[in-house]
Amino acid sequence: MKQPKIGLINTWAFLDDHIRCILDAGGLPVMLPVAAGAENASHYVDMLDGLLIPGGEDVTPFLYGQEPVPQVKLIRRDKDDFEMALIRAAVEQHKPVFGICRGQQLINVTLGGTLVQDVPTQGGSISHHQDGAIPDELLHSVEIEKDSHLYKLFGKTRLEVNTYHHQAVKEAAPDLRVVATAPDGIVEAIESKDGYVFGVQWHPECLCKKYPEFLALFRRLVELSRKD
Ligand SMILES: [Mn+2]
Repeated sequence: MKQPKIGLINTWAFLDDHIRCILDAGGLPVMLPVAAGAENASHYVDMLDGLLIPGGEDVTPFLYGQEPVPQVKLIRRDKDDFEMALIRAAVEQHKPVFGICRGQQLINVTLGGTLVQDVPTQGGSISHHQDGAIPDELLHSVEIEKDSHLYKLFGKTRLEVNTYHHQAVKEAAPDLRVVATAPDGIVEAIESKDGYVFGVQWHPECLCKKYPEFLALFRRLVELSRKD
């Protein structure tokens, strides 16, 4: 069967895990150069069937109308601009977009939503953890909305996930909906009505080896990429 082409940037960490998950789900990973710039993003999307926006640096707070708080230290505006242009082009072309961690946050900002700049000081009351490496263990639970695409994927309303983030989605963009939250109310998954745009706050790419059920998220991206 033809492998749909799934584009992603050369992410900061666990690139091999992202590539492995896309391949295991039946897709063909295609690397996209950030240095090509936002002006070329739509030409790349023309060549792709789907898009994966991985984890990474904080999203620049100016992009959602806020001044950065002291806990925001790592930003890369060139990456923000390139990936936002990729997301816009993919949405325009009705190609699926899956965001992980920063990816979910950036999708939300691109479509008009806002972020919690620093979870520990702005509302998080359980550990969302950001020390050392991204864990491949399950560290908190999430509650999934029963009428969501995410629920259809996992078939349950409670999921245990790993966690490695200090930012999160605050107000969902107008075309997106919060479909999973942690026990302290922190947003853990979003999706569009038709399910073509979706994101999770945890890191499924680091869980697939030990907990294969998380490959379902990558399978969903690849399956949606086959249509059209
Ligand atoms: Mn979390």
